[in-house]
Amino acid sequence: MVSIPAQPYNYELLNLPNVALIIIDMQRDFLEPGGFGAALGNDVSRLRSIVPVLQKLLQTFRQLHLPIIYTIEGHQSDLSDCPPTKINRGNCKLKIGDIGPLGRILVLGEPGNAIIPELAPLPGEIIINKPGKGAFYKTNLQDKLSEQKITHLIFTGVTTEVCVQTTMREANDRGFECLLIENATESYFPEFKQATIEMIHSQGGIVGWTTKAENLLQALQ
Ligand code: TIU
Repeated sequence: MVSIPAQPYNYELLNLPNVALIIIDMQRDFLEPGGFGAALGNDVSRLRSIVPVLQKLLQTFRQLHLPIIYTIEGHQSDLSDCPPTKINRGNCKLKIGDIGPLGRILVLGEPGNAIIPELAPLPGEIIINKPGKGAFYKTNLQDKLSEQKITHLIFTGVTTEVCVQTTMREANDRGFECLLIENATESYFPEFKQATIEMIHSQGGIVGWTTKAENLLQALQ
């Protein structure tokens, strides 16, 4: 058993192969100027700070042959999986499906929709394309996790209070033991990131646990 110092109390990995690293939406659309995040009016530069920590986590999970699952928020090119409410939300000049500097905004397969090159998935690593903020909504994520008997999920990626928190709540309701890595997730709004961390481990871990990457990496050595 591996015991990881965490809030609100230690996070126990009973059976190591049953844990997966989940990397949420580390896409050019959210991290680079000209993508979806910028179209919504955000300063996208702050999200890049977590890349080195994510690279360390990826390296360790790859060395230990533990499963890695990436998600990508994006829509079919005909936008048939995108509710009109999502397209119109924010009253932005550039909307989902419009052509921007990185290709069509938030459309699968477009250059801007790709995972940033520093974190590019390797062959065999799972990528879940998702139309919503939560990674379980209209995807086969639950089947993929059941196939590999995964019970424990390590959450990273962007943005903390939108896609990461939504997915973590979905996973918690489905019976997964969820751990958020505080320095491997980021938000356009630092105060929302902090609030999310506090929400997760309040009430005795109502949605799960949080810790720093160093604690996880040390425990896995
Ligand atoms: N806008 C924002 O903060 N996030 C998203 O739209 N998607 C994700 O969090 N990936």
